Amino acid sequence: KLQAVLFDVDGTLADTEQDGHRIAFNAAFKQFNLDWNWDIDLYGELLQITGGKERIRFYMENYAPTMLNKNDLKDWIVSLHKAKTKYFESQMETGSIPLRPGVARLIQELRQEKVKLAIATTTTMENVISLLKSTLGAESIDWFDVIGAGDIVPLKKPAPDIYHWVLNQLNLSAQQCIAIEDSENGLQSARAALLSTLITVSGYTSLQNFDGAVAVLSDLGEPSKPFTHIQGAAFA
Ligand code: XBP
Ligand code: MG
Repeated sequence: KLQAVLFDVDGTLADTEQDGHRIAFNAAFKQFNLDWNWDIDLYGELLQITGGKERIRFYMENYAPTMLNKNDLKDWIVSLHKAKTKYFESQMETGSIPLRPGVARLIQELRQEKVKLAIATTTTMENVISLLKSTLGAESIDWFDVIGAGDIVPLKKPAPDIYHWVLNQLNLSAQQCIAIEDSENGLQSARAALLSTLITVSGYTSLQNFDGAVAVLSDLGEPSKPFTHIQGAAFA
């Protein structure tokens, strides 16, 4: 029997990248008096690098190399990224980003069936908490047996480390679980941890390579009305 479902967050639970993280990065750049602007297309390219701090560094290497000479570069990136996380959290508090179709339903159904819920994401823990709070309510955080997030493992997706960490915390094998992801990086990470992986494509990921996924869906959808209802309507 299926024991646990491991959810990715960004792009899978909610479409957070374009109108969430991207906006928060740009707001932090402004606060730090940087003339950087991550537009929608550029952000799509930068998403190949998972992790906000890693993404900032990658951007600097490719678009602002002179800035790499800062002597406290690592700490500076950490504080810039902290500012970004604050913006993201306050954005989530406004409730502007909903869960994707079918996510809330699936979570409730899994809870009823006593299937464990877990999260495996490269995003910072505060982001996960604020998204869950704003969409499913504060109590929903306890519905998840394990939340693996951010820097808890040194290597982010596509490395399998975060999935290994979550499986270890759950005390389950990959064969007892499935993962739900939206991106090629996420799929590679889950597959490298030997997890069967279901893909729900998101705005930035629809053209990526999903070879090895058990299925590739547009979203988790909503169930059609039970047949008797349809019949009732048709023959009333
Ligand atoms: C999500 C990420 C994250 C977010 C930003 O990937 O790569 O870096 O874009 O969050 P996945 P942070 O959906 O595969 O987990 O700035 O907190 O890193
Ligand atoms: Mg994702």
